[in-house]
Amino acid sequence: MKAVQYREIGKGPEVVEVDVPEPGPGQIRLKVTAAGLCHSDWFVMDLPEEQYIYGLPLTLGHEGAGIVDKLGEGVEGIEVGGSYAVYGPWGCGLCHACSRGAENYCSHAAELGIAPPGLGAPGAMAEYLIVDDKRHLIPLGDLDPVETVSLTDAGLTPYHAIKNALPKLVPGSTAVVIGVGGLGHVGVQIIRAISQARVIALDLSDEKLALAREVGAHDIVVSGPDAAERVRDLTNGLGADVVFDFVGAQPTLDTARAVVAVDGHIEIVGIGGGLLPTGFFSTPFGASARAPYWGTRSELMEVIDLARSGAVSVHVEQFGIDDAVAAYGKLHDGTVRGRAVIVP
Ligand code: NAD
Ligand code: 9ON
Ligand code: ZN
Ligand code: ZN
Repeated sequence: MKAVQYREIGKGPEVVEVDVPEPGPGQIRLKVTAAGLCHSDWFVMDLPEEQYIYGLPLTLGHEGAGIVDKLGEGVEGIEVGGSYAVYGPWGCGLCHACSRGAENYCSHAAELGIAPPGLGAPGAMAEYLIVDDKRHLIPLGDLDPVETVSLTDAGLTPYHAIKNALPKLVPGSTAVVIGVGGLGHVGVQIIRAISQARVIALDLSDEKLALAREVGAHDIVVSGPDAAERVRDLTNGLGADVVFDFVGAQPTLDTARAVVAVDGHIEIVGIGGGLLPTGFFSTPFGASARAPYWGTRSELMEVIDLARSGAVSVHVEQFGIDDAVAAYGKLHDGTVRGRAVIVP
């Protein structure tokens, strides 16, 4: 079968031919219907050798959906032919965090050698994908997998961050969204769908800011040194009750710090390597910050239901597997509008 793999440090993704995998005991094989590209894939592929921990070759793709095609020994209660999305942050299944569905915060996964598909385990950017346990499958029913697959990360990750900050997103509040890419354009829609907050979106290009408006941002601001002052102007000097930074680089965290309101909150979702100096007289009184990771199983069900209701939709640029390298190039250059999705 064809697969998109990262095979050599610094060389980028390649489309290669590999064996079709067989499901082991308890596992499920999916025939992949869609796999999304995430900017974290470039974070992984840009790492120097001494920091690279994901194994080589690595079949990419931590956003996956597929049709159940073959059941491993002992798997019951799931039908061959059903359409599912894959919950990616696989945990041990037994600890406190896992027992409440927060496998994204399982503290045993690493020591047990459990890694998400595409971030250690073979990922979804292939014709077939092995899923380690049926609890990691969320039924899609008649939802289009290409339109839905990116909810497993570009939907779930913002949803998890927004739910945590929801008590501050009361009527009259302001949310600032920095970075209106794959995650950010879904994030704007989720804030609009589950809160009454006013949304101010920041990005670098006119195209991304136009997308922000299209998906529901009330105001748009060009990201850069003047952005904080503009946000202050738009909020009568008060600033943002919550900042969602979907970039996480030093300039955007500096903006987040400059716009967060007294008793406000910053969710650092992007993994751009920036740091947020926090302390008395450094951030406003009462302000808090958090760097969330992915989301919980029940939150994935909720965000898929939100899409089913029509309140949230992913803007998709679709590619065949042979065009995966070009798709990764577009993601690298910042020219994907919404999310790039591979259909093997
Ligand atoms: P993306 O490339 O689709 O979108 C990034 C957006 O940020 C683009 O629209 C780009 O124009 C914009 N941007 C870049 N620099 C900017 C700046 N200085 N100011 C304003 N906007 C700027 O990326 P994505 O797939 O949406 O991922 C976003 C970030 O979230 C990445 O760092 C990714 O690795 C990370 N991520 C984190 C988690 C988590 O669990 N915390 C999960 C998924 C992705
Ligand atoms: O899901 C993602 O995109 C992030 C959180 C992956 C980061 C990583 O390297 O595990
Ligand atoms: Zn991701
Ligand atoms: Zn666990």
